[in-house]
Amino acid sequence: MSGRLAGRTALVTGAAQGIGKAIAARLAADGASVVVSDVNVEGAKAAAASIGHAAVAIAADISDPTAVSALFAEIGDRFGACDVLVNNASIVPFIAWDDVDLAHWQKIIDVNLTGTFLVSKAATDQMRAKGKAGRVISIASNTFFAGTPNMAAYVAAKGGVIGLTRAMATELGKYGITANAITPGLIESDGVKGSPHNNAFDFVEMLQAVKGKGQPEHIGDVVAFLASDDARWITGQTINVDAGMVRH
Ligand code: NAD
Ligand code: 4PL
Repeated sequence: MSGRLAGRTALVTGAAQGIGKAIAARLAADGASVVVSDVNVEGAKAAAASIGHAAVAIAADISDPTAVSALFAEIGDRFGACDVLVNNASIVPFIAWDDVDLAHWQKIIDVNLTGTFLVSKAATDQMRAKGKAGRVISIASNTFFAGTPNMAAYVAAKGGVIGLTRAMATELGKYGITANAITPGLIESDGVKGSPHNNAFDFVEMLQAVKGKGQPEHIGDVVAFLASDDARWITGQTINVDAGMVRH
């Protein structure tokens, strides 16, 4: 396969639909072999089939340490290690502050932050063991800058993902591994289309410097850049991709 990611293996979590699926398709188009992972087994299989022969589905719940171990055992057997990890899987809630209770808080932190840690640790341990100069690209959110309403635990978890990204850049740079985050603005993903967030596009567009509706491909294109050799001197950074809705 030709393309700037030819010969590389990429793992995308939460890739059954939405932004993750678009990221997986874009990395495959650039020549990578792609592992499409998701807790939704049938969705992961369908997404991998739609991408074609460059993609394989391996199901895993990122918040389950046993499932994450099994995911990387299979990646080890089939690919040795991944060159690119894209932490995309998250729960995207819409919940009034008055309804945020401890159970909700713990669920969101468990999946969106602890799950991202579990996958990042396992992936980078494997990269180091196989001597791979890997890339970790984590999908955070511009809600961390905006303090967007109706998702308090989510906003906090995304701040944690940005903090983890900065720490991993420091800890892993000596092994040639970079870690960066992307903060999308509102994106018309499958999840958003089926949620009350779908009603926020007009308000968000009013705040954007460049007008239009954010699409999953807007994020896939930036992930492909961060995964490429062109981004080799970038680490510990957060790239905001929201048509200028917020400045940070
Ligand atoms: P989505 O809900 O359409 O898709 C998320 C996918 O993650 C689903 O396939 C789901 O099954 C999977 N997932 C959820 N929990 C999981 C778990 N425990 N283990 C494995 N997979 C799991 O969401 P999306 O809008 O495409 O969002 C993708 C990423 O982009 C998320 O990190 C989200 O926070 C971020 N983001 C989205 C927007 C937006 O407006 N859509 C904006 C900023 C950031
Ligand atoms: C601006 O990450 O970034 C709604 C839902 N609005 O999940 C997000 C904005 C949502 C966002 C997000």
